[in-house]
Amino acid sequence: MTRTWWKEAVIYQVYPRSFRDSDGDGIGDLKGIEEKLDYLKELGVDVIWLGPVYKSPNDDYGYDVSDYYQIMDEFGSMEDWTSLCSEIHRRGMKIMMDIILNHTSDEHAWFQASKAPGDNNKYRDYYFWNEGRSGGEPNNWESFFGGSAWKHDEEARAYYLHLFSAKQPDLNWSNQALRQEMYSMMRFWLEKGVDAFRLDAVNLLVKPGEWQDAEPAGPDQCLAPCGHLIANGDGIHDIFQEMNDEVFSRYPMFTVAEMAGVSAEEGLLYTDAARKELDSIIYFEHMDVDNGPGGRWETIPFSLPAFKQIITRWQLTLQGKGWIGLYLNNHDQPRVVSRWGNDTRYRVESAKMFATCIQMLQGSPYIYQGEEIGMTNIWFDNIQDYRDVETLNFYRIECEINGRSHDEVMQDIYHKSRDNARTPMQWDDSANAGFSEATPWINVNPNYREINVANALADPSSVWHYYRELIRLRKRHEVIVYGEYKPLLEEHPDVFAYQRTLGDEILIVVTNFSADEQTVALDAPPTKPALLLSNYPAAEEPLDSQHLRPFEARIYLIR
Ligand code: TEU
Repeated sequence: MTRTWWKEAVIYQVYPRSFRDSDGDGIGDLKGIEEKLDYLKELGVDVIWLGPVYKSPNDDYGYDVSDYYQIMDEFGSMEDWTSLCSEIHRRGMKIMMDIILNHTSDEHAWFQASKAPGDNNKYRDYYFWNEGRSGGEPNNWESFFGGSAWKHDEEARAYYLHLFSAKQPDLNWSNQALRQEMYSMMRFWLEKGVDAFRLDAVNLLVKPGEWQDAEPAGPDQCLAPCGHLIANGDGIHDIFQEMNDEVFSRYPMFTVAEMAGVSAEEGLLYTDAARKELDSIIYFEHMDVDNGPGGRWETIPFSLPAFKQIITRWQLTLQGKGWIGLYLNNHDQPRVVSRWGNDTRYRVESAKMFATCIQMLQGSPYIYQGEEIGMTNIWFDNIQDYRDVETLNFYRIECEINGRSHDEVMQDIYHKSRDNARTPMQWDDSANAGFSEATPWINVNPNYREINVANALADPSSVWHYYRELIRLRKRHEVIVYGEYKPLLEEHPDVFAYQRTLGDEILIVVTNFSADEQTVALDAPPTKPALLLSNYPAAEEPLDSQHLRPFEARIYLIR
């Protein structure tokens, strides 16, 4: 397997709005991120993924871009961005920008211009305008954020397609001029010194030529009803090959594509180095295991066997050819300690266990801000305290249209709202958790007095110190990056164990996903394994007789 810097890298995701507010308006900003670079360096991360910072009306907090060449007012200026970029580089770290290609804001100049009907309006074809069907929407497609995926516009006298919010019209990638605009935009940022791109929702770029109705989504279908008609559309690989040729191949950069609704086989097609498309993928399948038949708002119990099967399938399918991003948290997902772990008695143990399990797999680990101190979900009583467009739409549709009660809908929101992960970073126990001098744009989690960076740094047994140790291990042992994956104890309902092999070295990872003790027996190796790291005081136990405590994780090395 080819060795490259980005396979060895650990990536830290910053959600700029909630990281650190330097100018006292309650909203995080670029200067605030710059203030905290030493903190990130100390943790040991290599790449900083900056959520979208472009000019935006913030319907979807930056994922609705109105100008790709300017910085959002609340976040600062282009000078601030340049300064942040050079300060990241000065510390030997790299910067990843979030690139949004599937849609723009409805306030983008292209969309505004596209409204004028007429054959000689070149922007008309940048989006999907449609006259509709018998006085209504062109078809029955629903948007990911609820309601129809079509909205009528008076001025344009037509409907436009929006797979996400109504303020995020989808772009038409069959238009060559649009593609060239996007390639120029990407080169603009690369010329400024950007080292990596996270490409937002890019397996949706190709839309089917016909607007046929969608069948209702099935149990294994976690996209909105139209998702399966759109994901991985015909010709999508040609687009990435072209993008690679026009942009990626010209810079010493790496790409990670965010793709929901992709199987491991498809994931390999996108990332197989020989095909020259994308370097790596962030897939969703393992995060969807607790989604019910009704989709992501319906929560069913977490099944470790189902989770293990998915992880193993992806590890084995891409082995030696493709590459993945490893993650359990991001700005779209609830916090994993609250979701599948234990955010009370075993918060620290379960946070460390999840980190061990995910980071020792093959791929590049992603750490989402606050994960490194074991931040948890939030439970606001009042829907007015939520900010996320997806959550607010869901609440309105469920209460007003489907007639469900406030209490019932709030239970779904507590489980799955994206705002669980978007509350301000908890720096210390001062007012507003040290995030801002002003009232934050979204409330801080009341547990900040206990769970915060200052406490975590001061306590050698904290989640933070464990994360730093995991990152150090990665730098020390190549087997963690390049070792071949093999699942162990595949049928076990509560323990996830696997091994990684590189040359004469074998890494064994054993993790207990339950709050109960578990006893397991692994094959005894010819030489005595060394315990590299554990989230409990070390137990001198042979591999064939492992007594795991609640949420215990162990990493062994055999040479
Ligand atoms: O997410 C794409 C995506 O697939 C989402 O629909 C995801 O499934 C959803 O957020 C789960 O609730 C990306 C961004 O990460 C997300 O924040 C944006 O809202 C979305 O694209 C639109 O740009």
